[in-house]
Amino acid sequence: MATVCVEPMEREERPGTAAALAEKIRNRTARVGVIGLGYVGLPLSLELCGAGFDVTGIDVQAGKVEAINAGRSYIQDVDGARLADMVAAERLRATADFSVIRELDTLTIAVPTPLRKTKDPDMTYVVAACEQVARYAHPGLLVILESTTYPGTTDELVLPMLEVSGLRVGTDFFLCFSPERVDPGNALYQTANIPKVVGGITPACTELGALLYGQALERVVRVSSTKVAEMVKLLENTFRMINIGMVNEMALLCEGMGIDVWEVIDAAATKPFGFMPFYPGPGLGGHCIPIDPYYLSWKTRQTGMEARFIELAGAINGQMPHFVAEKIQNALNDRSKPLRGARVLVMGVAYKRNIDDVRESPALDVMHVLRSRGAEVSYSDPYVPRMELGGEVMESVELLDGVGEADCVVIITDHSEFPYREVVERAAMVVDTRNALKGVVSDKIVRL
Ligand code: SAJ
Repeated sequence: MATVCVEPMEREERPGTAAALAEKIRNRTARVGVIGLGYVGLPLSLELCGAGFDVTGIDVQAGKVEAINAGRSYIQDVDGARLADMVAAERLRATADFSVIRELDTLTIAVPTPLRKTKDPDMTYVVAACEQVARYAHPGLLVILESTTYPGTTDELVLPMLEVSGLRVGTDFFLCFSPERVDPGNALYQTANIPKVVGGITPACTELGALLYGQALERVVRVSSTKVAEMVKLLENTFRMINIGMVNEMALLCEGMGIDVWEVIDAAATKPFGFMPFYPGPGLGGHCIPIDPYYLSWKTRQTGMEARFIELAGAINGQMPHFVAEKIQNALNDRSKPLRGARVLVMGVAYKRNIDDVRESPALDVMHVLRSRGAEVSYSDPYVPRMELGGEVMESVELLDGVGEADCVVIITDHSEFPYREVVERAAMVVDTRNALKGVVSDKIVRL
């Protein structure tokens, strides 16, 4: 476990001082709380519990509270047996009652920060959580916000809400920002071994946040402020969004010049330094990459600046589903089949391979465009048995049956378990948007 040195702090006279809290964290008597028991909060709760703390999870969804207290995991990366053991040992519990905050010494907030339709930040969940924290805040409480958000949120939104209680940050209570870096389904990097950035409103806040996470996580990275910590996460994910946009534009350019973009990328990736491969695709999905950069561009607009790269990459990434629909229409056309009335099977609807999450998935956009042009659209995805599209519930069809009945199969999500060679054998035509059929030679294949 990381050794985290907390400078000896001058002894304040007030009860619930930083030193007292530091001691509770060191000897694991600190009572730890986590608000928001999703793919961030629940794994973090288990790691803190595993480090020896008693953990109370708080969530407004009764179903989650019930499942946890019954020892049932609903998060792909959270081991059910480990969860059940901690609940049985009464070291981990869940509740929807925020008043437990009165009894807690530390509190991590890991609630959603989605975008509104206007691409403006939706802070509803953060504000609701902070209203509850302010209601029950007490001297000696350490609060850490983890939800991805615009720089300044902790200072400008959260801090004033908590100071309404009359408590003063840095002496009575302590406030940090620590970006979540959970990558659902990543077998190599999970909560315990992903370096954790922590930045506080004051140095005492930073040290306490670093001390807490240092008890449970392999590496803590202190930064000088909450704004730096907030910006770290936005840089990480804006970097990805822009590079994906760049490589999608490269795909469009290569298409226009009759060059195989996949071969270009694979060859460029042999460069051992100064290059990191990104790959074109049907669009940008997920609850992080398409969302987080707009928190930054929203904030920059408030300060009279324009984040031009973000807007440009967003436009290009947003165009990809239409580009894919065009490709399908042209491929059918080349076989004298109009798109209108054509049966198109979408292989994979999750936003990326080998997971079950369809949030912001480009598959939904592609299917919507195809339907709007009169195609009969179905899908097959072993991770997504059913989903809603335009208000209608769709069921995943059996893959090879669907392939045999379709005029065109389009690979949108390249799940590892798909039997690609069989698909090519049975299909009338395949549009491959992920290079899943790399190395397969057939005149049935149309590549992005
Ligand atoms: N995508 C491409 N081309 C690429 C990479 C991704 O089109 O070269 C698409 C994916 O298909 C998906 C979207 O972009 O639709 C986002 O993919 P992602 O690989 O970025 O996966 P996410 O959204 O799960 O991003 C998470 C992020 N983790 C956190 O925010 C904590 C991101 O920072 C990670 O780098 C990423 O996982 C990861 O590396 O897996």
